[in-house]
Amino acid sequence: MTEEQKFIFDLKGYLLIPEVLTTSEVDDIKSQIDTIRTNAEALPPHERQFPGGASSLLIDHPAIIDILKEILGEIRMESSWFTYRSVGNGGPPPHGGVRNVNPNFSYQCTNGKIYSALTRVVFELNEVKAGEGGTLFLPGSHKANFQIPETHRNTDSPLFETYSCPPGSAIIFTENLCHSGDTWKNPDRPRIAVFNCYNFVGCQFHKPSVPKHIIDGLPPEKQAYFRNVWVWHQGGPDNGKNLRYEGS
Ligand SMILES: O=C(O)CCC(=O)C(=O)O
Repeated sequence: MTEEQKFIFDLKGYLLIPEVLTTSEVDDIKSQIDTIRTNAEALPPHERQFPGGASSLLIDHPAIIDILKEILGEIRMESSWFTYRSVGNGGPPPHGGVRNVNPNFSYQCTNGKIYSALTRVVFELNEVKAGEGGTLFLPGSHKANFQIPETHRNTDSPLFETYSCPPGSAIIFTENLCHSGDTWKNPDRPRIAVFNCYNFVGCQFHKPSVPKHIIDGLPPEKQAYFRNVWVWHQGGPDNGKNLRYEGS
């Protein structure tokens, strides 16, 4: 993570990294989404849900993994899902924002070290132009000291900002940032985006939602992102380093 990326992420609560996926990676994941939506049985069972199959390359993609380790420490993955939004389809309303001490949402930066807590990575698989319906962010709200007034916890607020990006771009944001889905407005292409969620290895916010058969279908180094919630195991198989999925 560069010093500039740290500055932007800390300042705004999110970071856009354009074009981290190749065209063929984007095509492979879009093809998997298409098959899941139209004929899921054509895929082996462990590829019918994210992050199985082609989408598994996103779990530890080199463009994001070092950033996640920098802002979270050792990480676990909590969930992975995709959205396919045609014109008129909306997303969740504004949520998050304002400093708090819950370790799942406690955004902090001390002595140059960020702790982002629950962190989302969005991969946009189609081009997005600002105003078309990409995720909306209220920059700085992840460390706001005052409650967000109702007039600004509203997607019409001029304080919300969004992004333009080419296909294959990633947006990393701390879930304590106030953010929102938006209605997709481009009739010429859908919004196709993947939402991956990570946490510090010793924390969990969501009830686990990735089924065992999906995890079992991943290579061992990717399975490790779904290990149980604990930090250190004296004399454990990885010499206390926690790098193995134990099953559930
Ligand atoms: O649908 C979106 O663009 C935002 C999704 C969202 O709110 C979230 O990932 O927490």
